Amino acid sequence: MPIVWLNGEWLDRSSAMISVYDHGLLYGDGVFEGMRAYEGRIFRMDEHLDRLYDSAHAIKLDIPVPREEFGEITREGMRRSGLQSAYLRHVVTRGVGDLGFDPRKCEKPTVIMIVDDIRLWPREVYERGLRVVTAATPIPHREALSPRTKSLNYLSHILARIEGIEAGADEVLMLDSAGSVAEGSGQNLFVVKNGMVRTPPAYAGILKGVTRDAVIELIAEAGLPFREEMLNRYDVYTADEAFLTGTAAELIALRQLDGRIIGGGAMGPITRALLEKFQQLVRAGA
Ligand code: PXG
Repeated sequence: MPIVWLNGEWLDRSSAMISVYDHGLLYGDGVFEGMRAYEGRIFRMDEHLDRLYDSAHAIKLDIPVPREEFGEITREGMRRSGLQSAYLRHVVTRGVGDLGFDPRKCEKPTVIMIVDDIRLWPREVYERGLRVVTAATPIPHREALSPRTKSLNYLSHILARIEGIEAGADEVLMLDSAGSVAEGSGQNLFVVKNGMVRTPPAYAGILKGVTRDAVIELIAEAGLPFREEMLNRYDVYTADEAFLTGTAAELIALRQLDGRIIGGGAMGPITRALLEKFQQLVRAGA
């Protein structure tokens, strides 16, 4: 059963509630993390916790729970939920304040950890591949709100998603403010051309996905040529294969972008091989 840890208390999903004066709600002032567990084991919890504490540090928010303890709480949540396969959500907000956004009015951050489940697309979509359109809404400029901070401000990504929904697409490709390819609304992008795998560099201002890092390791293990470099939509249109990675999405092929069929229009051999390796990796709990 889904279960929630809220400021030190274990609650069920319907009784876990926060104040309407919480600045996470009023201003999106906070950070979050999304992890996944397979066969009872949490995949790369340390990497996710590192990113959570880094995101909090970047917005000058001190998480009042020591890192080790938050890891223990996470594991205990898994035990209490009884779930084998789960999606975990950690949220830390600036806390309860008044109606102004001065963060000094918030005495104590709100700390939340949810153990539940997630499914982004039905199984058939994983088989046929995603129909994607480019969103007109770019990701935030890297010197405005760094896309590497996993903050509670997801409006650009949600607006992009709405564009995709309006266009009848499964997902959107987001560009950065200079027009380079950045990421999906909640996934990182990889392309394959003539056996070479490429993905946009993290320093360029995208979220450095934990799944992305794991897939880069699998690419190295498979001995495939790989480069992190800036990409344009042209590189995606003309790729032999393209796929997205994310904790919630896992690894999913792109079938088309803006009406251009990618490669053979079905999951390509390198994507399939990496997907199989990824499934082995998460089940091994590595
Ligand atoms: N880019 C962005 C902007 C993300 O939000 C990823 C990449 C993938 O990162 P990981 O570490 O998960 O490999 C994310 C993760 C959703 C959803 O509903 C997606 C995320 C978070 C919450 C919900 O698709 N994103």
